[in-house]
Amino acid sequence: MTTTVIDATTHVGGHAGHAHADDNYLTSHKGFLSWAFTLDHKRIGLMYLGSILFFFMIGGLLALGVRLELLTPKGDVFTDNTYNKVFTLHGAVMVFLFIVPSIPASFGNFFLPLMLGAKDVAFPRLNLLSFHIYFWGALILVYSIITGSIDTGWTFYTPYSTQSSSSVISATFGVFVLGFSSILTGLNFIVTVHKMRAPGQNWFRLPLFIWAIYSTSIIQVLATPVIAITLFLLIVEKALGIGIFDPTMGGDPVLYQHFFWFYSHPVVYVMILPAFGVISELITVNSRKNIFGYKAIAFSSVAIAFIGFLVWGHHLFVSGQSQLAGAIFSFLTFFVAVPTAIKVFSWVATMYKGSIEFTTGMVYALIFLFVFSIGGLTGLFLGSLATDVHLHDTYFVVAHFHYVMMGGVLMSLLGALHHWWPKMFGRTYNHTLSLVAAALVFIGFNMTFMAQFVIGTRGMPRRYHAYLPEFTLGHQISSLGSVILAAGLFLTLGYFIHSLFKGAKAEDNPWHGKSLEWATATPPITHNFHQTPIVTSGPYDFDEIERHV
Ligand code: HEM
Ligand SMILES: [Cu+2]
Repeated sequence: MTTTVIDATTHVGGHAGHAHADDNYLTSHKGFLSWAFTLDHKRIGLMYLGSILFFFMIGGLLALGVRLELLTPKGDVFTDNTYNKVFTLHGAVMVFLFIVPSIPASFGNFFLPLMLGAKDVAFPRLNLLSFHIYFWGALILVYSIITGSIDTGWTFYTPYSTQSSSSVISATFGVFVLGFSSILTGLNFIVTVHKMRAPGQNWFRLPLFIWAIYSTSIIQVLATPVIAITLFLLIVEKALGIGIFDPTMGGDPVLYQHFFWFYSHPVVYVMILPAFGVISELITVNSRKNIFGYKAIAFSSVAIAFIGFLVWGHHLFVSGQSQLAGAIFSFLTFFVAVPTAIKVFSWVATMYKGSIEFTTGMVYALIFLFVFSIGGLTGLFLGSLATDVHLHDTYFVVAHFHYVMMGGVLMSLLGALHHWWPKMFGRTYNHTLSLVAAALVFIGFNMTFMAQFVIGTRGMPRRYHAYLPEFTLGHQISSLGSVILAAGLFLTLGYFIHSLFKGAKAEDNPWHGKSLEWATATPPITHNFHQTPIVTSGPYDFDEIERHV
């Protein structure tokens, strides 16, 4: 009698899986409509996964366009205007269509109910609606991209966005629509965690991924309405000529920045908290050790969610806000470091004397620790008033947020993909190729963005399509790095597609995890578990499992 894991499910999942080999969620219903109108959280999770990866590819190709332009100091590929549009589209697609929904919508949807021992999320129809809203919001955004010219940057700062072309209205309307998807998904997850936990699964027996998704959902519900209203006001201003942000009409452009960052700083934690959750799972399972400081990690997610609401003004240091406000925001910004450091120390302590297995998931967790630490520490230079005045709007900022956003989210997304792929699709992938790809991603990523820190501190401004010759070498290293990074990602796409069709059959629990998703069949059956599992201990009690195996 080990376990979290309920002997009940171990048997149910395992045996039932073999008995009805065809009765899994992928094959139980067929045809386009069975996917488009499914209420199964796993299928919805996969549809999100497909969508975000698709948009990641679009955003990535645009990024390669940017890097191509910056290969030489002269503007030779795009005109200045086209360049503005290309990086705006890159930013908007990456932020609103890829990073924000990425892990919560795909892996959150797929694994939250499985980890809770539940049949589905609390409101399956609302879940389907959220996906459809995401889909339509994305279409509107893409439509405005194709038909018009948005050259404002993804932040749509006023007064420029008020005066620039009218397709800003359709683009921000697209983001407005996307916001509803985010809010509804957050609500759904909060209720699911409160109401759908398996018998015996109290709050401190929840996998840490669930704590992360839970804290994320709270931010989504509280912060997203603010951006929705902000963009709505922008649309009102543009469409009806009512002065809200545009000073020529009596409005206040800094007000826009306050509104924008009151949402957009907390939302960086919508991106990063789920990534933290994934890393907690990857590190415990692959170290075969119970996580160090479970409660500290769980509560630090909630603390980060809370502090995240207090620091937005660090984006306005050079906007003309009062010096006192700047000093207070700077002071508060440093507090985020405390709960973040708690997590990092707990992960390192978990690995200490662990029996580490270098699965591809674990390799990505280690890459995450490396790049995220660089991203977080460079945030301190931006959070300090004096240094930020020098670094603001230079490539240092670009490097910083790519290290945290792309380094934090993409690395853990890749880790999550490699960790949960066998469970999701019932097939394995090529281990050697996956390690080669991870190496390419690591080298390419660091080459791309490390070089940007250097040219940034030397004064290379962001968003310029032509630059002084002394920055040429830095940009060329960066562009070469982005090609290596892209090669690693395409290799990953290649072996995953191969796995879908030709991969060997995966075991139910290839990494010997103890949380509930590993206790059901591979791929899971439509209703997840034949009988509701009963939880009798924590999700990471590996000593027990080792003794029994
Ligand atoms: C947790 C993950 C984080 C993410 C996803 C993130 C994301 C971002 C983004 C997107 C920007 C650029 C905004 C723009 O376009 O102007 C930015 C800038 C900034 N970040 Fe972070 N960040 C994170 C962590 C931190 C930390 C830990 C700190 C400080 C301790 C920090 C301090 C700043 C500051 C002060 C700026 C403004 C810099 C400027 O414009 O001059 N960030 N961050
Ligand atoms: Cu911020």
